[in-house]
Amino acid sequence: MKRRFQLVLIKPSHYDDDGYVIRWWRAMIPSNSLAAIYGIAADCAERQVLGSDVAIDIEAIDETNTRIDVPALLARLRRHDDFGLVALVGVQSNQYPRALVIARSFRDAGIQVAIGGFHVSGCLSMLDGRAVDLDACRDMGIAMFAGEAESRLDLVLRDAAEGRLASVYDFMKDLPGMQGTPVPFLPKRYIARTLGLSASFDAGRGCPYQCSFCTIINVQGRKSRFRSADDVERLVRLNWAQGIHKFFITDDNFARNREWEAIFDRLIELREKHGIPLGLLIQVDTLCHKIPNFVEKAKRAGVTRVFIGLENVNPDNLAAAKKRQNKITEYRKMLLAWKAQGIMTLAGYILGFPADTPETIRRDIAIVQKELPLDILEFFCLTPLPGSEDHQTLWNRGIAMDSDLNNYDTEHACTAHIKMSGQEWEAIYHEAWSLYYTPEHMKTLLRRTAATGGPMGSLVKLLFTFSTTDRLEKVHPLQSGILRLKHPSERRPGLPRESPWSFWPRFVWETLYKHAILAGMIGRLLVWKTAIARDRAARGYMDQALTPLRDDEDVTLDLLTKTTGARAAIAHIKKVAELTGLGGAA
Ligand code: B12
Ligand code: SF4
Repeated sequence: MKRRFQLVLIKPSHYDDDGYVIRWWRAMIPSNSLAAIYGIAADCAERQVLGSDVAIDIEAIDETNTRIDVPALLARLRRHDDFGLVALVGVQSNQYPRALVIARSFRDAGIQVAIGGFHVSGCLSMLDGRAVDLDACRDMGIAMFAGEAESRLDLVLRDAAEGRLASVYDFMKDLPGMQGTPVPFLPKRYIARTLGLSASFDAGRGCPYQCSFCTIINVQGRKSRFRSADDVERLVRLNWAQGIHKFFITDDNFARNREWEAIFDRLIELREKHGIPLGLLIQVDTLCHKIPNFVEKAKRAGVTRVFIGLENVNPDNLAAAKKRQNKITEYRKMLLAWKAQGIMTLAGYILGFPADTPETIRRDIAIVQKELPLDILEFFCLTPLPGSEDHQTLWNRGIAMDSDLNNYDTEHACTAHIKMSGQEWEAIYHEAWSLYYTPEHMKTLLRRTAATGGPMGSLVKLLFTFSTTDRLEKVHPLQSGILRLKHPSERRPGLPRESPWSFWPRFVWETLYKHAILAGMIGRLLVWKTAIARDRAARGYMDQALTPLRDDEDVTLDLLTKTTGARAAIAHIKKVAELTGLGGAA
């Protein structure tokens, strides 16, 4: 009889400010890290990497939507003589403390545990091999994996099967090619635990830019590595076979994926010739509209939503973060190009750059509302994430940073700011959500969508989530879901365990209260949407954000006149135009 190796893949969540694990009945977004490792592990199982007499059983658990039943998992491992491995997958810095707690329950029972993801990779790439808190893994006997698992998981599984896991597997200096490697995949029973039945894949890794707050370039490199169009077709067909046709392409910047055009062409073929009704979300930079055919092909390939790393509207801030490729003079052109295709735009906006104060942040959000044809704005606190140049600089200079990694979720102030106290910074972060998502502005967004023929129903769903999550759930919408679940036993060690008599009544009351507010919000959004959709005049709606580009923008737009950096940028463009004899406005 075959022995059965038990491979348990766990993607940990992290703790909220009250110390409870963030978990939902249905999470908002699937974990691509989990899908990537599942795909690689399934390939290992198929190739029988542990020998023809050993089968590999794979279980995938995303803690954001599934409670980890440790006793049941231990019992299962026991039935197989503890022949197996618990793999903590895609662990980010904010998830590292939670990952260690999960690991302890298995290590105490003598089960082998390995950990990988951005915390371990980022730290080993930028720091001394021990920071930040990596010795905790050494102390507990958890194997650390830095780098990417493609063609390396075989080795880890073999070592685990022989009971001789190494303390560190470091492949940071040897990043694998992606073409022909196993594609990210999760069986439908797991995907059904996220909203909207959508799968994910990374079509490429690496980004040529050098933003100082970014961890990605130090973990995945600056060279573009990519899957081939054949790989992408394979994974689309695998998912289509289980009825899934919506995808989040997780490349941080798909516009800089060298293979973008071949991939779009193949997706267009699958959509137009083979009838697969693709719906895609992609992430791009602010110069993507300058790539010939990019926006048009995105539309034909099935892109319905695009996430843009806008980050800030003050050029002084962008320069301080070495994000020089972001030209605010291009923002309107780029956003209008997506609007023209009826594609919804979501943008990341970082708060806490050196020139920011609560007043300038309020001013800048008002400028975005008035002058940029953008749908959804997402706020983040500038965070020295382990693995970034910013973190490395602060660490090497011994500058104080929050010692609790759980707070490195881009929602907390983790180091000092020159103009704001930590409290002011976090207060303006929370205020920013309510400043942008006012009833008035949400109606304007619906009007702009009606006027440009965009999908109003989809916008309502997004507005619903983004306008309520921070206020009601105190977590970022990217970490959200439907129906927050909690359990007294999942409180962070060190914090008191609450009595069930107070915990459960409060939980029920909070749930009812939140859902009453949510019902009111969805009701209001639907009333606004219906009224605007029925209004004949709505098609002719026009405002400053939707106005086609004009030559006098540099003197009429606050975006280009209110900050010193913006004025300097315009002056620079005019100077270059004068010198080169090429006229034209910014
Ligand atoms: C898609 C994405 C999301 C998605 C999905 C999450 C996911 N991880 O799939 C969503 C939108 C939900 C999300 C949310 C958040 N994210 Co995010 N996300 C990404 C992004 C862009 C791609 C992730 C991905 O698919 N990578 C490709 C996979 C294959 O790479 P990987 O996870 O590193 O896994 C490989 C290796 O690490 C290794 N490996 C991983 N685990 C293991 C385990 C073992 C045992 C082994 C052997 C190997 C191994 O093998 C894998 C395959 O090669 C990354 C940036 C990036 N380029 O990776 C940011 C990133 C991971 N996110 C980040 C952050 C901060 C967040 C949020 C906290 C933001 C917020 N405030 O909401 C939340 C956290 C929510 C959550 N529950 O995860 C940071 C983490 C930085 C850090 N040092 O911790 C990153 C790096 C971006 C950044 N700003 O720097 N995110
Ligand atoms: S553009 Fe995005 S992925 Fe590229 S370096 Fe900047 S933050 Fe990182």
